[in-house]
Amino acid sequence: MFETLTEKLQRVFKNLRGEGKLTEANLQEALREIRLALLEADVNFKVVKQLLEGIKEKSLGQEVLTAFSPTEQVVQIVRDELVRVLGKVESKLRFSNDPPSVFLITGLQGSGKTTSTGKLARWLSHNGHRPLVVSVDVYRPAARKQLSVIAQQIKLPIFEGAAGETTPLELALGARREATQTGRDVVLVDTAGRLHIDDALMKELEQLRGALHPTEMLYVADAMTGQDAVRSAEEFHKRLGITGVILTKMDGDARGGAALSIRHVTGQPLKFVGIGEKLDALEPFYPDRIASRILGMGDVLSLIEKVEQSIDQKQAIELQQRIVDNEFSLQDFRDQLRQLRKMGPLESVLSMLPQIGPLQALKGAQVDPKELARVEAIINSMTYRERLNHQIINGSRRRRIARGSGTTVQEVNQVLKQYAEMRRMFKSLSGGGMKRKLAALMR
Ligand SMILES: Nc1nc2c(ncn2[C@@H]2O[C@H](COP(=O)(O)OP(=O)(O)OP(=O)(O)O)[C@@H](O)[C@H]2O)c(=O)[nH]1
Ligand SMILES: [Mg+2]
Repeated sequence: MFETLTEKLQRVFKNLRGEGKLTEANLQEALREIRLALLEADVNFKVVKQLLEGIKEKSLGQEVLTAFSPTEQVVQIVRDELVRVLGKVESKLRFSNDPPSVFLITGLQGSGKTTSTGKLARWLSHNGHRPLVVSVDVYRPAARKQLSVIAQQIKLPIFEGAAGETTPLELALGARREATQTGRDVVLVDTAGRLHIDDALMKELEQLRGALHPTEMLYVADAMTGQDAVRSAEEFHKRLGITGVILTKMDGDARGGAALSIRHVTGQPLKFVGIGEKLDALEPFYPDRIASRILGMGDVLSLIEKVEQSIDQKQAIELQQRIVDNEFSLQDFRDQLRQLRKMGPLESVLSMLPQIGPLQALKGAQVDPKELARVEAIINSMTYRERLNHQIINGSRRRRIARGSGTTVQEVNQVLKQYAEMRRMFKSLSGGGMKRKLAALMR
């Protein structure tokens, strides 16, 4: 997501860096290019205007801090302004003091409501809740079946409706009753989609809202529809009042226009983003992390969380200790590469890595899965001793390793170099609070 925008902004910053000193003239030129990049990314013009004004005002009024280069300062300002239009702090879901809380999941046809209902239920259950899902899409027989298949996949209960419960309202009320009886604390109501926002849909949703008092009215919008998603969310909010947006299909949206506009245009927060078809492909929306990602500074915190989730805790602590003690070995390096492959779509992991800064060193080692496999083959051809102590790997050992892994000595050298860089980087980061230090890097 955001690839094209990131690429364009990177180019702007690169040009600025080439200039050395920040002058009014080159700043104007940079602002013009940032504006173009945003418009080309399909960002709403009001949002572009707001962003540009903020950036200009701050850049011109900025006293030159000697610790940072002018370009770094501009990047920082752009980041702050992005965070501002994205909504500053992450928005938490609202729950009722008198459970079960009801969340209504609404949106146009095909936007991803049913999938998001499943994803959100899964996310909630991983975060200490006991959700129950129900589909009130009574117009399409397959719709309710779809949700029940999803519920089965995520091993969560679904309310299928008792005899005589046939209208959306009856089904939703039935689900709430069932949740109360079975100690479920959130009811996720997947509603029917429409091609357009029409009166019949509004009536039905108003009725559901009136009877259920949902703490969340979540509007599901398809990021790939760009400004159409923004417009429909705006209209929906005007007519019905929403409490937040789930933006789906961000994985297929290289521009990011909807993500950057929806908060500012509707005044309602973006709460989650869908980043794939699988049921774990949902992330809470963190404005600051997304801003960093857009600017190519990477989203290291999300990456770390992802790593933490997918690796064994004990192993992780041991690894961290070895890093702190500067004992990160080739063996660990290989284990890390394996973890990386396990973590799922490599692109989504890579997109979180900064394109500037010290973590750049990681990138060369992970270009594509084939490259990863090659690196692994090289390390596999080393003896255990060599893996624990890379310093003993001399010329003849390198030749043997190359032969053993079907690669060349140059390629072996390359891997050793990458490993050395990673080790150096870890060394500079370690000595307490890896996560804090990485976070500081992102500032
Ligand atoms: N790539 C990708 N696909 C998604 C995402 N979210 C949903 N989809 C896909 O979008 C399609 C429609 O999703 P549904 O959840 O059925 O949409 P819906 O809003 O419930 O559709 P209706 O009930 O017909 O209005 C499905 O093929 C989903 O797999 C996402 O974040 N990324
Ligand atoms: Mg549906």
